[in-house]
Amino acid sequence: MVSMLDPKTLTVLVTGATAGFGAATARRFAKAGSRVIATGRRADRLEALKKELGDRCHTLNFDVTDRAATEKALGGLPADFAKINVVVANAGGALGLDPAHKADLKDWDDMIKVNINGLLYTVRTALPGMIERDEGHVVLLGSVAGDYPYPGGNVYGGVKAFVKQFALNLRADILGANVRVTNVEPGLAETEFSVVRFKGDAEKAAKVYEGVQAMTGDDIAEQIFFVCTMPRHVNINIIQSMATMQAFSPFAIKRK
Ligand code: NDP
Ligand code: 8X3
Repeated sequence: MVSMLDPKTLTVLVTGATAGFGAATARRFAKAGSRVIATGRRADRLEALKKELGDRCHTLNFDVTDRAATEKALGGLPADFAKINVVVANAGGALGLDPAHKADLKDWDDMIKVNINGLLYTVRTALPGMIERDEGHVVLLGSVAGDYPYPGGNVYGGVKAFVKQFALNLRADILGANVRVTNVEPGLAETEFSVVRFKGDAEKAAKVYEGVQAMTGDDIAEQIFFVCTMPRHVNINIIQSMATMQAFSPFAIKRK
């Protein structure tokens, strides 16, 4: 019988907590008694989350791609929330699904900014405190897209492959510190992900999940909660999941 960590001992920073996985993760930890720092750009949603979760939730309204804003927000936490021991670097997403020769370069730039730069600013800002206190956990939101290519995935697949390799390299760097690193790699999950990918086209986004039971934000939050509450001597390096009705393609062959 494994003795799981008491979630009440956790102070959890969740970036991108205004929707999808982030919102579900903030709720999962707060309801288990953890302190949660929930971030995002949509102030109204943060306010509603704070109202729902109460004193256990502190909200921060900033853009993760803004390095100075990230450092300022995380540097000015009230004492009750300052000793972060779980960072869920979740803010991110995909933009567009066009093949590489047609894709919008601005979408590529923006995906790199949020999924790579934003994630790095979050981790680099929060990591020294966890190393100093010799207690922490960095949870990165990768994706199956970082492992398996698909048409139109191009830069999104590339940034998530970066996230996975960064997670593994972080482990190499901080070996000896009591700080864990996990790359979470979900597949098909219904959130606002596709609405964002298709620039607000809700109809096109809904088609992605048509006729299939996709995973939900709660499904992924439960996985994050599980890896974070495993005993401290256990590091789950990677947790990968897919909807049961999603699998891999055969190699593509273009015949004459
Ligand atoms: P959602 O679009 O539902 O949520 C994304 C969250 O990220 C929102 O809270 C959004 O908040 C926040 N965010 C986006 N850009 C920024 C920014 N520049 N600064 C601060 N916050 C930002 O998507 P998901 O919950 O599905 O995705 C969460 C993560 O999981 C992403 O990294 C995504 O790539 C990954 N993922 C998603 C999968 C899926 O199928 N849904 C599968 C695998 C991985 P706001 O707009 O208020 O700033
Ligand atoms: C999101 C999952 O398969 O749409 O990361 O790329 S997928």
